[in-house]
Amino acid sequence: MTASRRTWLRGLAAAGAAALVSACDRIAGDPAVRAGLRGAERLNLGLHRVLFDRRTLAREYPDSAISPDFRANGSIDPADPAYRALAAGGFADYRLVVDGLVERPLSLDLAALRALPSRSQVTRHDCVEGWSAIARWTGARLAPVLDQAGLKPEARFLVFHCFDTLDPEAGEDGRYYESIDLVDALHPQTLLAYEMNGAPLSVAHGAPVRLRVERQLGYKHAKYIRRIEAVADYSHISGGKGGFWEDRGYEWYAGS
Ligand SMILES: Nc1nc2c(c(=O)[nH]1)N[C@H]1C(S)=C(S)[C@@H](COP(=O)(O)O)O[C@H]1N2
Ligand SMILES: [Mo]
Repeated sequence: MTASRRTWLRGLAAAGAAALVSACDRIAGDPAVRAGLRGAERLNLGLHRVLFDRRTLAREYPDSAISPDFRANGSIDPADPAYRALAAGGFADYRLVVDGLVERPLSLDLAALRALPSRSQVTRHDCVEGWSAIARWTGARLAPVLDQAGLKPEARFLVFHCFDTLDPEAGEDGRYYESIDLVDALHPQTLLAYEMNGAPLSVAHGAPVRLRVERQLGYKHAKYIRRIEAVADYSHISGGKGGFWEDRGYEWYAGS
């Protein structure tokens, strides 16, 4: 069994324990259970759903379904000086840092990222603002990157720190960031995408690297990734809710 698979199973076990607690709460209020009917079977079904549904693949589409016009949203042209300098140099000096609760911190340039195990997938992006679009995304699978870094046992979430400031009035807290748990991190469709529709990612869509986490809504798909930090908990980061939009009221878990 690979390290990432072990970590994934650990994440699933944690998700399972949480599911068990909430399933128990639900079941306690279920009239059928109060009547003493088939409680164990219902409990198993609830647990089974939570444990296995999150591992299934998001739907993939044929190339013919690719949207001719995939709109860009949120930051589309970051003004942050560090980002501008990298973009001006064609991202030759870009390094993706992977650190925090890892055994071997990484600093990957784009060539190193492109040399890692990759995947290409045509998926639908759903923004909470009420629009969807389909594109082909190609990138390094996140799981092998994490294998290379070696997650420490205390690591439970990954925080994606971005280059862009979406709310300049909020100072440092206006910087975009996101976080996901290890179930999503190790999902086979979770990518550090560097191509969209067969071309290098444009600035509008998150150049040079953005997250694709296909079971989640649009705002979880962090663009302009600067650093991936493995953490035990994210409450000390920025507004403490695990993401730029989460700090402003959106749900942390935006999965389907
Ligand atoms: N760094 C960063 N990532 C981000 C955003 C952003 O403003 N900054 N917007 C989010 C939202 S709400 C959506 S819908 C998608 C938009 O991705 P797109 O520009 O490729 O359509 O990126 C997400 N990731
Ligand atoms: Mo969005």
